[in-house]
Amino acid sequence: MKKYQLLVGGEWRDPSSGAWLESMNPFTGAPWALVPRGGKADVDAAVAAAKAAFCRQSEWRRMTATGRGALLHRLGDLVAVEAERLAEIETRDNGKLLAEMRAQLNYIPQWFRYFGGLADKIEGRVIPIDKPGVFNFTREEPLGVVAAITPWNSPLLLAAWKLAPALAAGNTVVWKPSEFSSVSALEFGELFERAGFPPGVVNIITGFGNEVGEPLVTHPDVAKVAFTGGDRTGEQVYQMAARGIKHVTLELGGKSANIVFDDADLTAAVNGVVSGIFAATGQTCIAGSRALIHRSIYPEFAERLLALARTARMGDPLDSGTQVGPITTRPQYEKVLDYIRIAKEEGALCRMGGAAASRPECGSGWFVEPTIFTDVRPEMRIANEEVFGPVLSIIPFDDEEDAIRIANNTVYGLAAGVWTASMRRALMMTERLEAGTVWVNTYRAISYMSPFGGYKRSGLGRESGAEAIREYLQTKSVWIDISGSSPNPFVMR
Ligand code: TXE
Repeated sequence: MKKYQLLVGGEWRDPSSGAWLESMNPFTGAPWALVPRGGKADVDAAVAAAKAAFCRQSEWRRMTATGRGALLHRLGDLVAVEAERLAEIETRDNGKLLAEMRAQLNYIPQWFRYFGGLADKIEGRVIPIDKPGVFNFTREEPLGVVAAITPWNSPLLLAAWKLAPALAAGNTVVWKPSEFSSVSALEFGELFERAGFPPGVVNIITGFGNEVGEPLVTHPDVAKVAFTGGDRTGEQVYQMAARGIKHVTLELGGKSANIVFDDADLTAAVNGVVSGIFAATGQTCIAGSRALIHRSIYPEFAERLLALARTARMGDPLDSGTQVGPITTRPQYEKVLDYIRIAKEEGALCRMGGAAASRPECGSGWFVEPTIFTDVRPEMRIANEEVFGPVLSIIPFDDEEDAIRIANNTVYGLAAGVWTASMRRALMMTERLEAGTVWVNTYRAISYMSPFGGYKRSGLGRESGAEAIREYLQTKSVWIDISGSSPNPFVMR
């Protein structure tokens, strides 16, 4: 088994604990790599390296914005060359389909290129200030050391969403990947040096949330925390960061509604609902885990949905014919099965799946059968809590108001889908839905160009799109006297 090291100040080193964690392959259930078990001493060293790389005289700070952009472009090109290798590593580490990880890895370069392009377009403003004899302008400046904390479901994609704007804005980074899927991050680490980033601009510390994540979030020299993960952990991270008055962005998942009206193209809608929940084995923050179906088409829609979902092929995620892979982590596998049990106990009707998969093609992997519940009532936990697995609830609605009420009746607000042929209805729904992303007659589309983030408990701030770079900048207002006079010192100018 390959034994990895931590990246600190441009050097690979063993963890100070002298301990390594086994990274598990969710398809075989067996360890396949050894990942350093970092700790506070490693975090301190990484933050010190990132702080040194950010200091006024550093190579990074003296580089022009165009130079930074060129490095990001080069990084994007290197990722493109390494995409296939990195995609395979991600599949072995998190069990997601190779087809999905390959698509992500081939797309990731665009984040580095897009934000590389933005790096030298970060401009202040000259403000036509209301005070005579004064010139006022703004500067947009980087924050300092950014802590990027990422989850296991799309390890490199979600890291790129943070690293690309953070670096384009001129910050330095300490990146803590999930303890369940760190291998791709550690392989990615060498690309920073190859692209020409000065040592210490990006540092990588692997390990557990309490042993690495907490010392990182609470470190006094960390200026910003960019986090993707569960909402409970996000809440803790937010509280810890608040004590240090740090900048924070949070992306915390959801309970997204995929709403199908009776005028929709039903073939497309059935397809969209299936892709919303069973793609990536439901382990995406944008999973459309609640299908809201107009009552007049509910029976027909349910039958068509069940018929399509039953055809889903489970198996080895490296196999190109597989459509549903295993659950990434053992605790997550148990959590998904727990939710299925609770839904049954609360009286939801399990129309499909509802158990661990014992098909021969699933081997000893952590598989859960694609599961569909009907008769789901609003107060049930399955209707309110994020399962993060292949589990769909179907809920009928009577009219537009009813659909909006049910869709918005959640603490989350990450995404929603609307299926309708009516432009009026589509526009009205996009306005009324409390979600950071609304798709109409499509689902699960993302781009480096379009802002992504949550309303309500789904998070704070935006990733991707031009908005994202603002999350890594702070504004300085500069006042210059051009009057040459000496105003009354006892009165505010
Ligand atoms: O995530 P955690 P977990 C949801 C999903 C899942 C649940 C739990 O519902 O079932 O979260 O998953 C680090 N201080 N999502 O436990 O704990 C941790 O090491 C600082 C939604 O795997 O949120 C990892 O690097 N950091 C989601 C990262 O936080 C801490 C994606 C995320 O782990 C920490 C994944 C601490 N105290 C899960 N504790 C999405 N939004 O897409 C943990 N971490």
